[in-house]
Amino acid sequence: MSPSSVPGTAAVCTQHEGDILVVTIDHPPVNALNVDVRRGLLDAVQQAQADARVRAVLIVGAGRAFIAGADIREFGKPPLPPSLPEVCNGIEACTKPVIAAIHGPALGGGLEIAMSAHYRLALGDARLGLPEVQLGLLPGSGGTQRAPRLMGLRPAVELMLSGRHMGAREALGAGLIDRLAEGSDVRAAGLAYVKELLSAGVGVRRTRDLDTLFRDKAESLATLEALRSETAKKSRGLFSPLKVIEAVQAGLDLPFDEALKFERQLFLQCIDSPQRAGLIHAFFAEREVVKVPEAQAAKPRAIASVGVVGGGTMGAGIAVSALDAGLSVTMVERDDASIARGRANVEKVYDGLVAKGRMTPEAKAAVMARYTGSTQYEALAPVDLVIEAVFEDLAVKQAVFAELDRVCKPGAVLATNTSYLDIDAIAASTSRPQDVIGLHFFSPANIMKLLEIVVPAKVSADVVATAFELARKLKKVAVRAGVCDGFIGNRILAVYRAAADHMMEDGASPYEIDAAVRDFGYPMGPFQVSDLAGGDIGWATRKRRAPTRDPKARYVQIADRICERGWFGQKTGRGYYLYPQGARTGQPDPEVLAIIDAERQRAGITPRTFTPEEIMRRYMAAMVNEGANVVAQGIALRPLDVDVTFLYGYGFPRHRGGPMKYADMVGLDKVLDDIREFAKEDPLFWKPSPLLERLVAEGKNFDSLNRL
Ligand code: 3H9
Repeated sequence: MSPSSVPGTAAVCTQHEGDILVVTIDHPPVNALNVDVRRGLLDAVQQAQADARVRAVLIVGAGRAFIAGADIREFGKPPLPPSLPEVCNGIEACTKPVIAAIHGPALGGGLEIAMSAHYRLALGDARLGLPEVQLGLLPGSGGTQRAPRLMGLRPAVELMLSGRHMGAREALGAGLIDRLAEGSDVRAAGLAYVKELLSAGVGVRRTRDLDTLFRDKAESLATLEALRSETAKKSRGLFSPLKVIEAVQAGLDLPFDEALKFERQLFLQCIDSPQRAGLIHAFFAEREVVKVPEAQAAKPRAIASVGVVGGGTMGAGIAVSALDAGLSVTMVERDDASIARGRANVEKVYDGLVAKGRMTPEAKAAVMARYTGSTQYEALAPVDLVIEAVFEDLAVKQAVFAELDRVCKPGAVLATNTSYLDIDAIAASTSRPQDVIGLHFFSPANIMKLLEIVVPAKVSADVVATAFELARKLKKVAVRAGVCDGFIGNRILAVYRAAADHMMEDGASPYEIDAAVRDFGYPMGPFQVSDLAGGDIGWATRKRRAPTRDPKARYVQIADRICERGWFGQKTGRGYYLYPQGARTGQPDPEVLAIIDAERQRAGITPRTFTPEEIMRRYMAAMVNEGANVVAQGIALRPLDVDVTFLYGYGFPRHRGGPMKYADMVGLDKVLDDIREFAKEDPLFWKPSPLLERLVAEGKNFDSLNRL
């Protein structure tokens, strides 16, 4: 029998297979539940209900997913009927058995559809989850009511709070599915299961009627209470996790339909929250950021082997990252002692995993078999791509690149991990600048997700495409950056870090500034970060920049006074904070406060107080203003590239979407007003970005520049 399309939608089609109606969702790429899919599903169930020939309904997804969830692009727009809760309730109410056969992702609203069906089968590749909290939402189509009934209260709440995906086998054990099927043909597996159910004469089995939750209501309430206090501590100001618990609690207190209404109200509150806007921006931004002109225009070169020059912390981290991605790695160091240290730095990472039981010694040996150390540049002759991670000095790096030029095969990609230096000048030390690119990893390189791909003037498009492909293999989030001092991230950091130093000299303590920044949502404040990274690193950069610094620009010397004492942070036991006996969390240091006071006196400054709100206004205004300059100069392609850089490399709180999205939400006119206000004290530092001024004049926001 030929498939008959449901009127009004091509996204869902129905087909009679004997007495079974097969309902196929076909809405590429991931069958998101947009209005057409919702309408199509509801129509199909109504069609099955009305057609006497139909004894059961099978729902499957075409392509690579069952359903990835509600269509995230529709959030924030006027809702179009039918709503997803209506569709789920319609499926559950059907008087003929409805079976969901799941392959690939069944997430959010997708799993809610499956939980509304009467029976569920999954293939081995299925991934089930309720990841709504990651978007600032809660499962809003009955998920908070049906998941606890199927899985039990604690596992369901934990699934919703973590947002993690569950494999099919685990889902079977958890009671989320009834059957795990072999093979890759979801339609065939689903049909076989439906036929089996029909011949066994089973009827509908509605999740809403399961009494799991009410067998011991007092215990369920106590579990929820415990989860509530854990979540309040852990989720630090996030809105939706506590709403998940509230919705689940409603299921204990109210009849099912009332609880659904309450869940819907809470869902709409989440939809209206700025956190939802920030998190959904982050979701799309991290997918858009890799869409760069070169990667779309050119094909990447093949990369199977990687060379790393330098076996220090950074080089070893890069080597581990490449080994973890299944690549073979050749590390080069200048002498035997250094290469032994390089190898030890790599092994240390895997030894840590073995010690924690997260890796077997055999698996470690298998990974290390792909690692080779050498003191000869010639060892790099066969590799497809080399990453240089030596001392941050232009002459040193140019010498390394001259060697690479000598030994590497034609077509090998030559990358530098510099975080500040002029990559055009590095490329000029070779005869093949078209192959030279920047790959700026963040420390620890095997952990941090951000990779700035820095594009010098002469590099060819396929090398840029190769860098993006490598990032994908290494599971990094890649951002395209132009060449300038500090690229996107460190260039902007230098400016807002200076704003923090100005506030410190003007009267805010580093501890007050760190606390305000943490309250905003960062895991750490800037002075804690400096203590963690090592104060000597920033000190070296300041010394390097000293000759080119504008003598009229304000320069706060407090950090230099601290470094001169050898107080570089955690590694020396003190920096801005004290770390007695190797403590990881610092304590405020009265001697640091005395140094700051002395510096204020030397600079002739009478200290004043700062509220946390003013601290953040200044901190963010500095960040956003320099972010606008970076976009205007083409260092970042779009504002969203700045956002992704800060989300993945600098601990910017994800629920605020990134600095540029945050500025859009605050209002660019307000940010500009702040900058103009601050400029009255220091017009050289607070120069409004011309791009920011133009956008405000035109009544536009940064988001208007996000489409290339
Ligand atoms: C929800 O369901 C709320 C309900 O409880 C209540 C409602 C009332 N919508 O990631 P990929 C796009 S909230 C729209 O690159 P992968 C994505 O942007 C939702 N678009 O592929 C990309 O587009 P483009 C809960 C979506 O294989 C393309 O699909 N669900 C959606 O690496 C491919 O995506 C989630 O949070 C969507 N829901 O990963 C799941 N999902 O090609 C969100 C994806 O233009 N999705 N797109 O760049 C995911 O986690 C991953 O996309 C998935 C596939 C694992 C499915």
